[in-house]
Amino acid sequence: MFIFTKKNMLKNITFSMIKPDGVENGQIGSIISKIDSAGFNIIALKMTQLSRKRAESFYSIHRQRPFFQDLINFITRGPIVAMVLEKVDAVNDFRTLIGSTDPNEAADGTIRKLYATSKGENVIHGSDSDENAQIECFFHFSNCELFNEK
Ligand code: 3AN
Repeated sequence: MFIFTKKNMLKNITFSMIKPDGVENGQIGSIISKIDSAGFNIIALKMTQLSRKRAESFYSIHRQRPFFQDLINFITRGPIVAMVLEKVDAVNDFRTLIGSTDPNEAADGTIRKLYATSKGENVIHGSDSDENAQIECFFHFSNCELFNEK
């Protein structure tokens, strides 16, 4: 469990990851280009792969949902691209940029409308609150990676 000091709070940030479907389908560059064009600064980025244990921890809020095992199987099946993004009102603006969870309901031009294939395989994650953004950024990145500590 992380304890946050004021020094180590991140301001105006959200956490995102391009999910295994986006990586498999060669969409990393196109998706990052959309993020860049929308005015987000990428302040940390890495390609990594989640173990089942870490995936179950990241998605623990969904543990009781019927789709939980499918979600864990999906998110662990290949690499993801984890990112910390900075922008004023980052959480809300990023949710708008990626669109609804179900790509069939996502607005035209959103990342999920363009690239996602289903509610389960929806290509990208975006934090749903400032509080979760902090938790998710520190879940995936060390202080050293986020604050450029020597
Ligand atoms: P979002 O990612 O849009 O915030 P959440 O937090 O409701 O959506 O769900 C987290 C993830 O769980 C989704 N991105 C999706 O991959 C998966 N998920 C949500 N609802 C379903 C569902 N009904 N069937 C399959 N997977 C789902």
